Amino acid sequence: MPSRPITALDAGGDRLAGGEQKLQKIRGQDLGACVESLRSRYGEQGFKILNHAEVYSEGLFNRLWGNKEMEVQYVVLQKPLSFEAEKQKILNITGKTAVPFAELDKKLGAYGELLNSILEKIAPGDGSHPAITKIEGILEKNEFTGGFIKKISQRLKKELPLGDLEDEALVHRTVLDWIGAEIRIKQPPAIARPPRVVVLVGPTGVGKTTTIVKLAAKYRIQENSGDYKPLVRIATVDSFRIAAFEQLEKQADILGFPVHKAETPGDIPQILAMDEGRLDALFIDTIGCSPTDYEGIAAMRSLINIPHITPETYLTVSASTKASDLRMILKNYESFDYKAVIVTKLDETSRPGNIISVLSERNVPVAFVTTGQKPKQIEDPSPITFLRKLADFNIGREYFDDSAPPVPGGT
Ligand SMILES: Nc1nc2c(ncn2[C@@H]2O[C@H](COP(=O)(O)OP(=O)(O)O)[C@@H](O)[C@H]2O)c(=O)[nH]1
Ligand SMILES: [Mg+2]
Repeated sequence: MPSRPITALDAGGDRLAGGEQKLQKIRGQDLGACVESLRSRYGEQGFKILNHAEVYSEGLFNRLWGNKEMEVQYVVLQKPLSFEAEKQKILNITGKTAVPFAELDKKLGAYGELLNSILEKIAPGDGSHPAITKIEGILEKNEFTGGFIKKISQRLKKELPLGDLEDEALVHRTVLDWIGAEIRIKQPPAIARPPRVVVLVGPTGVGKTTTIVKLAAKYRIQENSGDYKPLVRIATVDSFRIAAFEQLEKQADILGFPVHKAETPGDIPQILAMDEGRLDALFIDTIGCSPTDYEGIAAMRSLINIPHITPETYLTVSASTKASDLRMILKNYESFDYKAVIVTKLDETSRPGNIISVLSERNVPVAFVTTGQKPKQIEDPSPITFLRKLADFNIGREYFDDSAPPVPGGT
């Protein structure tokens, strides 16, 4: 039997849309030759043979001589278009002609440069816009904690459009607003029925004794109305240190406040009862105790424990304490159930980021701020009190004007 080339009897229908399968035929010398041909056209899995049979080869002579060949009936299976076919299809639809790769490369090269310069601005090396990197530097200089800085820079990335990041004054104002909103301020509670009882706790040397006298003086000035002179007393549990008691007496004497020692648990209730209900306020100074001195802490708690009265207890911390120490102090004094802190010695720091960061992290509000050794150097703070101390913010001084609207979130 003379060999003849494989013929596709039904050419043109090998790729059917929509999964429709059209029966096709192919002829060859034998079944093996037909399968081989189908494999080369459609791949191993691209066709399915439905039937095969020996048939007479076409042509009169072939019939006369009885020449036969194999005829295979098959369908082409649905398969994804090749990349080239897909591309061609799209080009057919859009009516465009294909761009040669070399040319495409050239075009991309020009755009590529532009794209890179944009990306470099958005994400140079460490992934930040230069304005964000600059702000991070300023926050670091002001000794904000890593966590706080990260929070601010992530907000900048997320919330500020690229165009706004180019405007330095806007970036600085936005960041100051956000820092201000992190600073919580606590107003002293309204006292329904006197006396007002205030207790200061905190480490040694932060300024508790100085501050208790300041608070008493402030209270008297505030409450002085007309002929009425509020009755204010000061008590201290720090009386066994002679020098400490003398220090307090000396300061309180100048202002005319009587000072009392509280040495046993019944002493404070006794001081409160001295004026037969006429006492307006009692300010209690305490001694700094070591966080591991559990006995000392327990003894002090029993000294300041007053039946039926929950005192206003403030934890006193110095503004220049480093972040890790601040966290420890905030934790160690938790058993005194303080509701806010008094930040002392704000005048001694030009980098208040640490205290702002940790108080924000622990969600602790500030009730008062002290700014020097003199009795008047105590303030009802606002977020601005802290923001004003920050270095390197390139912003008009009017931002820090106290008469400006309060910073959102700082209540
Ligand atoms: N610069 C400055 N010094 C302060 C301030 N408050 C207290 N001091 C000083 O800090 C030192 C310790 O204060 P003191 O009241 O004895 O601290 P205490 O051990 O907590 O009672 C004293 O020299 C105070 O004059 C303040 O706001 N600013
Ligand atoms: Mg003291």
